[in-house]
Amino acid sequence: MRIDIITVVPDILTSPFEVSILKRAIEKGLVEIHLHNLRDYVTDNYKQIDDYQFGGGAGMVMMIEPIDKCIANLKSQRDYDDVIYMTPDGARFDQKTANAISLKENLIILCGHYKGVDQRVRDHFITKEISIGDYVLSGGELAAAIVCDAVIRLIPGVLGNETSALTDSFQDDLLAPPVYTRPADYKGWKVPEVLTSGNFPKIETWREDQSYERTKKLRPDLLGEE
Ligand code: 6GU
Repeated sequence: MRIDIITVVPDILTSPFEVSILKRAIEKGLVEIHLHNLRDYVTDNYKQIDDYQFGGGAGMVMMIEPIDKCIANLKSQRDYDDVIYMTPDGARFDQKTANAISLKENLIILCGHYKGVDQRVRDHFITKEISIGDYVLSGGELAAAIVCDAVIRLIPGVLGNETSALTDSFQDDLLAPPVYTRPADYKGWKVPEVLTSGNFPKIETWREDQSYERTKKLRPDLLGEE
C-alpha cells in the first residue's frame, strides 16, 4: 500500500510513522507514506494557500489551484483507488471503513485546514470524505494519522500475530474481553481462576461471555439496544 498525504503542516505527521508498529510496517516494505507540503505547489511569491471566502464571513478557505497541482502531479505517476478528504463533516470513520480501506493499493489523503477547502476540490477530486468523530480539530492531520494507523495495522504481515487484529474490540461489534498478565496475585488482587486453569474451551467461553457483558454494560448500542 502507498499513501500520499497532502498537508500544510507535514511536521505533525512525521513522528507517528517513526515509531512502533507503523515504523516497522514501513521498514518491512508493507506500506509507503509520502508527505506533500501544499506550499511546494504554490506558484505566487507569497506562497499563499488560502484566501478569504466569496460572500464574506470569518475564516480562510484553502484554494483549489495548489491542491489541483499536487493531485495532478501524483495522478500522473500512478492510479489511485481513492482521494480521501479529512473533514469534520465527512462520514464517521469506523472499523468497517478501516477494513475496506486496508484492501486498497494507492491512496491520497488531503488534510483540511481553516474553514476547509474550496467546494470545487470536493466536487471534482475527492472520492471519499472522512471524519473521526463529532468534534472539531484544528486540522485534518491528526485525524489522517488515526486513519493511517487503523488501516495499516490491518495489512497482512504488519502485526506479528496475524490473529490479533481480528480479535480487537469492534472487529465483530463486541468489545474485547479483559486481559491479565503476571503476577497472578498482586497485593491480593487475583486473576480470574479460569484463565490459569489450562481448560481452553472453558477459557474461550469465559472470554465470549465477558465480551458480551462488557458490551452490554459499556456500549449497548453495539448490540442494537438503547
Ligand atoms: Cl477529519 N478534521 C477536522 N478538522 N476535525 C475533525 C475531523 C477531521 N474529524 C473529527 N473532527
